[in-house]
Amino acid sequence: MPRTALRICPLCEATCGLTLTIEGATVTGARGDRDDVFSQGFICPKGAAFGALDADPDRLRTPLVRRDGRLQEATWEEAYEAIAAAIPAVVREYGPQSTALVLGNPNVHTMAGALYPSLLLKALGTRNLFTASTLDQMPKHVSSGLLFGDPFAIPVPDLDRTDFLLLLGANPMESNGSLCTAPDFPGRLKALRARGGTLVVVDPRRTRTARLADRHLAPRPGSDALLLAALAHTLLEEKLAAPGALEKWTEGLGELPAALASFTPEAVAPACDLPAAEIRALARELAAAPTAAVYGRIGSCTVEYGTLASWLVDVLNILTGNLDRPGGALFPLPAAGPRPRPAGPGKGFALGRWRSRVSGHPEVKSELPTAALSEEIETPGEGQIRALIAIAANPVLSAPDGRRLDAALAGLDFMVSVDPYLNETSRHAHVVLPPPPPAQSAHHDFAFNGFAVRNQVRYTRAAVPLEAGRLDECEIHARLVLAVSGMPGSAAQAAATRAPGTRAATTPAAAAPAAVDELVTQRALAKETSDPRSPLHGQDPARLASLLTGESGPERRLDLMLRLGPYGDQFGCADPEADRGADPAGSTDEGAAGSTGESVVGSTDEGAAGSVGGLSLERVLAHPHGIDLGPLRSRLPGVLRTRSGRIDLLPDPIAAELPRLRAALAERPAALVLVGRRHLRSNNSWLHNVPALTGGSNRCTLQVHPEDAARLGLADGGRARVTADGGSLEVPVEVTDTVRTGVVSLPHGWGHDRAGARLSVASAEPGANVNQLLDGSRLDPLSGTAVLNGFPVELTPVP
Ligand SMILES: Nc1nc2c(c(=O)[nH]1)N[C@H]1C(S)=C(S)[C@@H](COP(=O)(O)OP(=O)(O)OC[C@H]3O[C@@H](n4cnc5c(=O)[nH]c(N)nc54)[C@H](O)[C@@H]3O)O[C@H]1N2
Ligand SMILES: Nc1nc2c(c(=O)[nH]1)N[C@H]1C(S)=C(S)[C@@H](COP(=O)(O)OP(=O)(O)OC[C@H]3O[C@@H](n4cnc5c(=O)[nH]c(N)nc54)[C@H](O)[C@@H]3O)O[C@H]1N2
Ligand code: SF4
Ligand SMILES: [Mo]
Repeated sequence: MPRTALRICPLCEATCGLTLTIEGATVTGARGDRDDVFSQGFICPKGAAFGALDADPDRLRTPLVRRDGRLQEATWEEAYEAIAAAIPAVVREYGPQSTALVLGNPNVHTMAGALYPSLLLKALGTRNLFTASTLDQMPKHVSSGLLFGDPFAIPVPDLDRTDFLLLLGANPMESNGSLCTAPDFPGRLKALRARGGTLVVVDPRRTRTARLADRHLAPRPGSDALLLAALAHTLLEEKLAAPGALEKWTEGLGELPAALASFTPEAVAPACDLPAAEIRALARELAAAPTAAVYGRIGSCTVEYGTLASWLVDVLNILTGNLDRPGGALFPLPAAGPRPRPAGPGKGFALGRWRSRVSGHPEVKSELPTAALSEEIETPGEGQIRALIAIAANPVLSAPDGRRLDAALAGLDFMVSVDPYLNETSRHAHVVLPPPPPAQSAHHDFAFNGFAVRNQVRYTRAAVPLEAGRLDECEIHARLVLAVSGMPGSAAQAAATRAPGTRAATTPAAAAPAAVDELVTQRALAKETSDPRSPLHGQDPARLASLLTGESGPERRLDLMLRLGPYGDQFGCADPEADRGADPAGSTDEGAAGSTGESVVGSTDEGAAGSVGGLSLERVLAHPHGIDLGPLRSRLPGVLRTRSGRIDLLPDPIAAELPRLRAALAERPAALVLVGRRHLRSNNSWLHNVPALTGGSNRCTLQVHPEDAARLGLADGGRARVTADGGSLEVPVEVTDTVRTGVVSLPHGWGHDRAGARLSVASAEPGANVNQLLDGSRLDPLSGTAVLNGFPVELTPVP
């Protein structure tokens, strides 16, 4: 008899609730969960392929360990023994800075990725942290860090209530949204237009999102910062700026006009290749809209002036008075995040507290640019990286110059990959630790609830029990923490010795990994109970720990975070004077919450949101389709962590960057530049192995405008050689007027033709690795983010 089980989809940031059909231990179907409080039944083709992805025969089932140069199947015990023998030895001989941690995108889609990497980094004792953020959203973290004092305080467009959305460099019709978690983003955009709102899309390609818009501007790639600066300039010059209530919380408003003086619409028009009148008109419309939100993503981040563009997005939200107000751009308040703190000065955000060894790149958010990983491995000397752990990362395809990184990884003394596939990157590992398929893992969105357009909380337990011989990814990470610490015994207690299907917490074999979670819990409770501002001040931490529920270490940690969080029950210790708000589980039943979309926490301001909402793991488990916590609310000034306690509108590092942008006004733009694109059935580098998601229009073609094609002698279906800083590639040509002139588009995540990978479907249609065109030298300097969009290329036809 088939049964059903719920699982939050981990395949993109939309976090849709899925209803899986399960026969035996196999997922045979997936549909949208109509009762999900957030996604209300939405699903896309990737979610629908959940079963096929789960069952991919190329997925690794056992750890692999390198013996005599070859990766061979091994037991978990052998795998962790190899790690415990190798990594501590490298640290003893060369010091902790000879190790590195590389974290890829799916870490934000797993519970393990949220709960363990910081512990692992501490256990390694290294400053060598490289993540997908410096190939992605780091400019936004930097701008938020500088503006608000907290790199995670990223305002999210209030999609469901705004009257005007200015969307730059994002294509949510394909990506389903990013740093704006919104299941059914397409439906929400259509609803915006249906209620009379306006959608303006800025993208050098006429994307499916652009086709939905009232207006599409197709500027020259890389020019967003100039366009945004001109919009801000126009608001100031034409006295349209109206920050309203924000003025009280903002420093630097007076200095802004001078800082932006050069960026008139007329001055930026040639570089943007947009008419100045159109820029002025857009500024006026933005100012006139009752509410509006400006939102920029990949196309405004992974570009030369990514941090400036990210900053200007919020400058516009502030100048128009739309920051932190309904219909504008608001700060979410996630259930498992920290309780709001009282307003006041904070620690601020510092950049460049240390520098990378070889090129001297400044540290950003304790990370170094992933584009600099190769040189840190290759270059001899003290601090040369010799041992590396890669978790859910495929930088050989996702970062600049994969060929160089490929060679660098091959030269490491020791490498560990935590990855379900033997792919372009993991093939270099000495040990590969495969996580189970998603149906066998529990899920809560620690990362994306912090960027969601609605506050809500959902948790799904594993839909299918762990297969015999599998380890949960949380346990894989916890054991890794122990193994790199050279902890004796960690290897001996392996899952191989455990009966199939038994749960981690109930077997003696799991004692060691559970101790990792135990330690984190103890520390958190010790900190909380000794903090005079906490409602738990003076409580006995051991007693509180004994109150935690959950079947495993990660569940107990989730329980702790929910209970201490903004809607948490605070273990019943909250200030009795505080406004207790509504009881989220009791006041509204889940059916009603789902259908009416009504808030279950009645409070509206920051102070009251900090009052008891009664959340705990038990409460969340009692609501399998989630608990709606209401629309986003104003959170200023509570979110501010700048030294002044106010918004720093013109922070020094930004002011120091503006001359570089001013210089761009005079530069002659390259004749032809390349941008990327995403396809609804793709996911970066790792879904090309699922037949249901490949083929059709999801192909690695170079899109070229008909005029450029004619000029360069390129034909649709023919081939072209693309050349840039880092090398050249031969790719099939697709002639289409969906790209503007002077721009070609090639998607990333392809190039599955390397020996030693085990991707039988993907390798049949390998495509070309666009990032081979880069040499890693083009960065947005403030954030260390690689320039992946808008770099110059040359094209020649291949006969
Ligand atoms: N040219 C160009 N390059 C780009 C981009 C672009 O737009 N253009 N986009 C950039 C962006 S935004 C990003 S985020 C990066 C992404 O690049 P990466 O961070 O390298 O991520 P992926 O390519 O998605 O590779 C993810 C890896 O995780 C593995 N994996 C999948 N599921 C799991 C799991 O549950 N657990 C574990 N442990 N592993 C898992 C996959 O097998 C794969 O090896 O690429 C960047 N590169
Ligand atoms: N189907 C699918 N969904 C995904 C992913 C995937 O690979 N496939 N990846 C996930 C990840 S890791 C991320 S980070 C998100 C990204 O989510 P989005 O930011 O929505 O990503 P893209 O679809 O790459 O959209 C970027 C757009 O920027 C445009 N662009 C390029 N250069 C410029 C420029 O200089 N200026 C402007 N204004 N636009 C420019 C491109 O033409 C493109 O349409 O998507 C996530 N969702
Ligand atoms: S939109 Fe994203 S989260 Fe929703 S089903 Fe598709 S891949 Fe999964
Ligand atoms: Mo990303």
